[in-house]
Amino acid sequence: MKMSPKYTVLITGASSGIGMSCANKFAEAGARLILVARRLDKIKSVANRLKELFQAESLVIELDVRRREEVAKKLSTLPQEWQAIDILVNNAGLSRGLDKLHEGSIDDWEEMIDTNVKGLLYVSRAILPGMVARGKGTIINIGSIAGQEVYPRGNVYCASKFAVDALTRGLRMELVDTPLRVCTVDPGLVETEFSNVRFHGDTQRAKQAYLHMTPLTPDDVADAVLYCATRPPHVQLAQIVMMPTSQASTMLVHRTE
Ligand code: NDP
Ligand code: 8X3
Repeated sequence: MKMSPKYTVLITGASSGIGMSCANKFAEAGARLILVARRLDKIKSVANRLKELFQAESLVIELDVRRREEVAKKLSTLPQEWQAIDILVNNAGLSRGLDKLHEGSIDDWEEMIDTNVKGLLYVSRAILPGMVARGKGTIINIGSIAGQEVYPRGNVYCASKFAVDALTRGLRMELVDTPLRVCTVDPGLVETEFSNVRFHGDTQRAKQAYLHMTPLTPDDVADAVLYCATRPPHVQLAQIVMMPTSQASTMLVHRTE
């Protein structure tokens, strides 16, 4: 799938997992990239690799999406030639803990809400006015099946992804009289750093999430994101829900042992 003319794509959380795969897919398709994450070394190495592989141009931005003023400042002072963003992939997000609500860590809750909900809002608020003014743009939010269906101990993570779903739907309504498109890609289990982050670096526990089953890969999700972005302008893919073949819901996963 080639993108012509050359599109500018901003991806949050481009330093690993789904965001990094999206960067690969868009670079391969001929786009130029704005790579956003906190780990500058990682996004720099993504940018270098994409330059070598696809001659892709990238702008790297070290940014914590939870920092409201920093988001506004860094995204409003992009170099002139990077200001016309065509595609925004709101991917930065995380889960922390898997606890009953009455035993949960309030710090974990704050981190999830600040990143998954408020961070997505801050970035969107900075980028959308330009898209509306130019009459061109596609916003692709990475939600989750956890934003469609709650599961026990998922409480605050699920709530944050339900919020992403509500914001996506509301935004689509508000932009219906513009050429902008608003999409969400909602995956089930994808093997990334996600579970390691959820369990605060307990890799043994993280591995259990993908044991005896074949999870989605970040590339599987990035394929869906690229597909949303490359439809003809009159086609708005509102929502793609995707999960491994051996997963039927947040709570039903078939494992072979
Ligand atoms: P990863 O942990 O591999 O990637 C998360 C990305 O988000 C990293 O690049 C990280 O970069 C970035 N990020 C986290 N916090 C911040 C922050 N405060 N500011 C800027 N960037 C941040 O996980 P995934 O690739 O799996 O997660 C990507 C998205 O997919 C998330 O929204 C997640 O909820 C969603 N998702 C994941 C599923 C899964 O099973 N893996 C399933 C469904 C949805 P850095 O640390 O460098 O800042
Ligand atoms: C991540 C998928 O099921 O671990 O959004 O919550 S799940």
